[in-house]
Amino acid sequence: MTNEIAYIGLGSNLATPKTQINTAQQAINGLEGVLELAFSSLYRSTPMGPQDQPDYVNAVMAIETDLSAIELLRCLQKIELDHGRVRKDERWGARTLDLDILLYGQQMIDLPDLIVPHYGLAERAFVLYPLHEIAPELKVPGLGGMAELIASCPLDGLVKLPL
Ligand code: A4P
Ligand code: MG
Repeated sequence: MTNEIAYIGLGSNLATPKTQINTAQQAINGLEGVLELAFSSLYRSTPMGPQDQPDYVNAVMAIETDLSAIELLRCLQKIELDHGRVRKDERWGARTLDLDILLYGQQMIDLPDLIVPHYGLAERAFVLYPLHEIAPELKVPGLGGMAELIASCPLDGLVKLPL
């Protein structure tokens, strides 16, 4: 099987978000068939969706993997559950940990459980800016290069957190 480079978006706004992101990074690193290539700075972002929830901490991780996209999704969902993620009916509500597959190589995937590139990628500053930090030359299938995507996406209150 050939390896792919994939990008994972990490987000948390409950239960000490920075810790959630750090331990999620370790858990992803610990997956068989996954090698970390890069990890962005942590960013604080105001909530997209219901406003009566805490700010988020967001980051993006680049990996090389021989897992299929669906296998990777299942592994990430297990890590979300291990981090106490409770799926609620409210859309875009608060969560201890959210792991999204942003990109999987240059593949465009349209399965019932998995859409790649992630549908919100182009509109979300908390995804685009950390992605640009670790992959400025990246091309997003169907959407274009990082520089043009960044140029049409306002920062929207996004702040890079100190190390
Ligand atoms: N799914 C389909 N494609 C993907 C993909 N590329 N990666 C499916 C991951 N999952 C994918 O996800 C719902 C279903 O999406 C899954 O069953 C999977 O099969 P979920 O994690 O159960 O639900 P969700 O995350 O609440 O819904 P949704 O619509 O995916 O929300 P988002 O887009 O993840 O947004 N504000 C800030 N500032 N920062 C954030 O990180 N995150 C969200 C959640 C809301 N507001 C935020 C942030
Ligand atoms: Mg999600």
